[in-house]
Amino acid sequence: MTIRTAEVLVTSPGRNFVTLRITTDDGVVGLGDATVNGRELATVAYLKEHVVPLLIGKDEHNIEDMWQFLYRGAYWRRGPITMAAIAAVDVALWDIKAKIASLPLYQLLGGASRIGALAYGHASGSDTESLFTSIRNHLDQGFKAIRVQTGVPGLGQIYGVAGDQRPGERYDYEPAKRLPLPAEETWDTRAYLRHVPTVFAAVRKEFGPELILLHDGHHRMTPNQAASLGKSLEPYDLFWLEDCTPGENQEGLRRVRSQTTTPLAIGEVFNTVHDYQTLITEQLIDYVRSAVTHTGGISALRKIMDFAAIYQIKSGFHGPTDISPVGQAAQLHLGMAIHNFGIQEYMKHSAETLEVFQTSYTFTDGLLHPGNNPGLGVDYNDELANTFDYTPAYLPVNRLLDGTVHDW
Ligand code: CS2
Ligand code: MG
Repeated sequence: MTIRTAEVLVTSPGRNFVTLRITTDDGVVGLGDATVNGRELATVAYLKEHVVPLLIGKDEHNIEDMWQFLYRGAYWRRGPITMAAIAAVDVALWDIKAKIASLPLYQLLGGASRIGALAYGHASGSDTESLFTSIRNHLDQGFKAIRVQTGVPGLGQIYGVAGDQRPGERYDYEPAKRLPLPAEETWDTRAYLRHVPTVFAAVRKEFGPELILLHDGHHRMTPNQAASLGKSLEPYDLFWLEDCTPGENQEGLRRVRSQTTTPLAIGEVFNTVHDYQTLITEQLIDYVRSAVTHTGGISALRKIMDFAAIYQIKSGFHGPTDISPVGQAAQLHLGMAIHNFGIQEYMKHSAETLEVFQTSYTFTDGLLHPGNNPGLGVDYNDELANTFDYTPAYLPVNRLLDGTVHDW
């Protein structure tokens, strides 16, 4: 029982994905996601040059040992590229282990703790009317929880606002533009802070008090501005306000937490449990936002969630389309098993992506389920994948009205 090959696969069905495929000497195949949006070639190089040679001949069953070997053995630890590479190995080995056991992966993680994982979709619009159309589209698809993002009067394109949808149209927002250099967007926090409460007042008036609503601040506020927004949104009973302020300044959340009861979610750009230590032990957040792909895999995120459970903090795993169907399946299996599950982000992948990555997860009546195929339940179509060549794409850069670079 050893690892025979490890291939780093790059495909671009509408957006770039990096996938690690490990095959054992018995021919069992495991997949892992190593996609870092806008920096894909960095994880490709890290895997090809510094990880794959270390995998060949190793026992595929020793997942924890392999994780520690790749984490501590690199000496230079943590960071988005290293941890995405380790995540891909970890998830591929869990996929293999579950396939050998002929079980869906969640059965190896403790079995099902729920009938399905509550999912939230992304609704957006350049103005309130187009936002309402997007919300109705998501309600028609069965979503019970919806993230709300809109344009801000006076500003052009900003984070989170897809093109205005027509009734029934699929939500399609890929912020990483296929340009030789990052696109630049303009930002004005004061205009945003004036506008967002009016949007939620209108949404609540139109759709009522029960609909689960979320909002993503996307790292763009200071702790004081975040506290102000959290307070102004309290009447609209959000499920969470996400990334209200850059989470690296963990102490900054003390200011926000002391000023508002709006639930807080942070962590999609974090890579290890150390990024959360103060946030969790001081209960400064309510939801862990990490994705399996960015946090060192299932082995690492499961430990973070066990740590978070002590402080009654739940999961809200990151699930935009730049988390590949492999990464999404992995965190669905984890979400099915952990007790402190909260909600799962579900930005549906495009049809061409789902032709390359054939998945077994389902979305029914607002709940996701990973399916009961052995392993992750995802197959990779090489022939189709090879028809989509990698194309450089960068996430936008934000600048304030005076030209100063700002968080996007
Ligand atoms: C966003 C992400 O889904 C979210 O919560 O923060 O879509 C983020 O913008 C992308 O992952 C960046 O690639
Ligand atoms: Mg986010």
